[in-house]
Amino acid sequence: MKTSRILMVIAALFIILQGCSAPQAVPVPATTATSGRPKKTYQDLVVGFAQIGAESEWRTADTDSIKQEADRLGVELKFMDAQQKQENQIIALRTFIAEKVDVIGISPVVETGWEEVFQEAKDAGIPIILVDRSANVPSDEYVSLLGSDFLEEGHKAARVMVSLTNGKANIVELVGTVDSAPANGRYKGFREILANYPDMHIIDSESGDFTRAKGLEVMRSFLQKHGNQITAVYAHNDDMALGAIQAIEEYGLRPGVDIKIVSVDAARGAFEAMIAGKLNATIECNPLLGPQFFELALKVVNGETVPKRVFSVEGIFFPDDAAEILPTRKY
Ligand code: GYE
Repeated sequence: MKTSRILMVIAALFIILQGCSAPQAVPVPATTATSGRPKKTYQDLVVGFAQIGAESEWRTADTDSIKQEADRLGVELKFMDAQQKQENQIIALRTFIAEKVDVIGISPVVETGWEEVFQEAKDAGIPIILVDRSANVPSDEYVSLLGSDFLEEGHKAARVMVSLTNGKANIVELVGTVDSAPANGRYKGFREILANYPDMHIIDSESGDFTRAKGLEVMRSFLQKHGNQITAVYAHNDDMALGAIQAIEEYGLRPGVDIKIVSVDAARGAFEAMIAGKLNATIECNPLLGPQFFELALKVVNGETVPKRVFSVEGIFFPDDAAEILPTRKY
């Protein structure tokens, strides 16, 4: 079989095509653009979305937000789950290009290695919107980046860690997916603040790939290596923190008490862990990006200018009011 045929077959196997003809679609009046071309409405839009996978609670909430919003607006969404593999995302992008979608949305699993396929989309005249994670490509190869400020999340996590430990700690770090934008930003931001605190030491740092299973595994090995020396854990997401909590309990120490834990996302699992006194803080990273994404997509296809960078609004949560806040959380 020719390589291209094999690629198409593989693509067909894991791409879930979602034709959404929502009767409750929000009507957008068909007006005329300044160019004289009729403006597209949400119901005219065909959008391809190359999602990373389902590695975390955050990702599930993000996927739900995108699918639900497409449904609500009546957008035709071609959704693909890459199972955390860049090669699958590249196949998805090529499939979307062949299908001539209006806009492509992608959360790049890693930052590097996108130049070629992004150029192919550009040559085909299909705009790319980066959702959640950035890619290291020239800025004219995508129209907008919508998502969180990962560097700032790293800053916030470090400030909270300093105050929880009175500026003195032996920290182990559970890093997210290697070469991913959130792992890079959260790693760097944390260190930028810690540089001002001579008694805050990062004694070990390893990737747990943003999953609970890997977080558990890596934390077990940290405990084997460093034992009681560890006084704090910085996890780049809640799922890895939950894995770490399990490892700490197995080891016979009290998570949240003997070892302070700060993570990022603020998903429901983190609130439950805070209520149980096992997690000390979570930095919010908002996954509900569907509404902002489709708004950008419609503007882009209608030739309107959109900001190159769109941030999501986020906070920090602590155990004190976790029980009160949990029922109001949407993810
Ligand atoms: O923090 C993590 C997920 O890219 C912001 O990816 C996202 C991160 C999120 O797996 O839980």
